[in-house]
Amino acid sequence: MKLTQQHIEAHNERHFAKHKKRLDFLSSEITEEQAILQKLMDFQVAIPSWALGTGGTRFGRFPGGGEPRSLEEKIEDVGLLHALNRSSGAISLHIPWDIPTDGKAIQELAASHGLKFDAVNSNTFQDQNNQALSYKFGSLQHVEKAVRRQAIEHNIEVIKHGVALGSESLTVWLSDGSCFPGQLNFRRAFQNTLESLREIYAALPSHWKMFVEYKAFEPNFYSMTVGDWGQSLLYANKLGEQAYTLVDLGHHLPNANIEQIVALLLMEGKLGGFHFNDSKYGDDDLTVGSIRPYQLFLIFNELVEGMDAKGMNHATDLGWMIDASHNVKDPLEDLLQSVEAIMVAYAQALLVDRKALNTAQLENDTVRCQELLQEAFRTDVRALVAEARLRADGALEPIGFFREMKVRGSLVAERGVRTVATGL
Ligand code: PSV
Ligand code: MN
Repeated sequence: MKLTQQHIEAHNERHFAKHKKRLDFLSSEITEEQAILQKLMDFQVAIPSWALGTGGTRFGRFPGGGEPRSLEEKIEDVGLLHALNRSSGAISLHIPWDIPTDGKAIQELAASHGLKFDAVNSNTFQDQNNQALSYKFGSLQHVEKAVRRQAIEHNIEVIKHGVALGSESLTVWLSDGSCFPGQLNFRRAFQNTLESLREIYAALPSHWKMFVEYKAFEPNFYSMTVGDWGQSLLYANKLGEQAYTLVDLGHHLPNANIEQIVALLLMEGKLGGFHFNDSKYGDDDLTVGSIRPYQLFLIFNELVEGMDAKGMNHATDLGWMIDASHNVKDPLEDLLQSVEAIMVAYAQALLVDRKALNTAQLENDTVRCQELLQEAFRTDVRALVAEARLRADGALEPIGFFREMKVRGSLVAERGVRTVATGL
């Protein structure tokens, strides 16, 4: 299903008067509106191919119908999102879930929807049919060289798929670790992993980045071999300048100060990418901004501050991606909500009066510091985000449009009720 520009324009006409009223009010409250709008229009968040269906559970999956059955249909779904919000201009593939049969045709299809290929992701956390050796006791950390070799070769294969599609980064998330004390020699696991990552790193094209993603626990529950940002940074520093740490918001122990982690990684030039989601307990994979919107804002506040301090381009110098999938919402509506939450937090962070904040910090004026941050956080910037969408030919109210046009109904009619997309 492809949406036409006429449909979107008709929708925008219907909603314009209300939008204008809200925007006029907001414009009178803020400065540098045009510059902020341009930044919002430039900012793109990649959609992972595994978020287009229900999932995110070890228990029952309850697909809602019309889920994409193939890579082509996943690209079409991201195309729909991008047509509506103009901020989802990239897709991130997971190999072997998404191996393209005809690379050229896939590239053309993506281009016809205005999409690029974001990071490619390897998968050594599951055994595939016909796989010679098992990852039950790890992959890149494994005590047997042959298993490590198989996992290395898989990652190199993933890079090749990425090169064919125009991706420019590889994300390595490992479930390696141990479930019981004594099961692993920590140093050996680290050294094996490092040695394996070095071989993968050596296969990267020179303009590529490698993202080393960490996770505190699950599926291993005693130790994870890339368990936190310190370990990830150790690997990234030892690997070289093309290697970076990737922060997934759901991969920390409770109450971790993620905004501080982000600030320091940026300072070290080692923050590579982001996986957005939200959680109340752990790796819950909930919709971005649904549980802790203030934390999301504080993270964006550090991102904007830290990137500006280094003269980085907000839109292109880090990899931005959603990593979430769950059971009870329409996945496309959910992704629209997630992207909106990201844009809102980013817009609020752009509103922070940095000069005043810096002065207040230097004067130890704690009250003023809090006032300045909360002034931005409590500004309703939704009209600004909508205006950026409008200027980029997107829809003023993406979820409203999705429902008015009965998009899910059309997808179910096209693809069937009992379709299940690949994912976790
Ligand atoms: C598992 O926790 C995970 O969500 C990681 O964050 C990866 O990025 C993703 O799955 C896909 O491999
Ligand atoms: Mn992730």
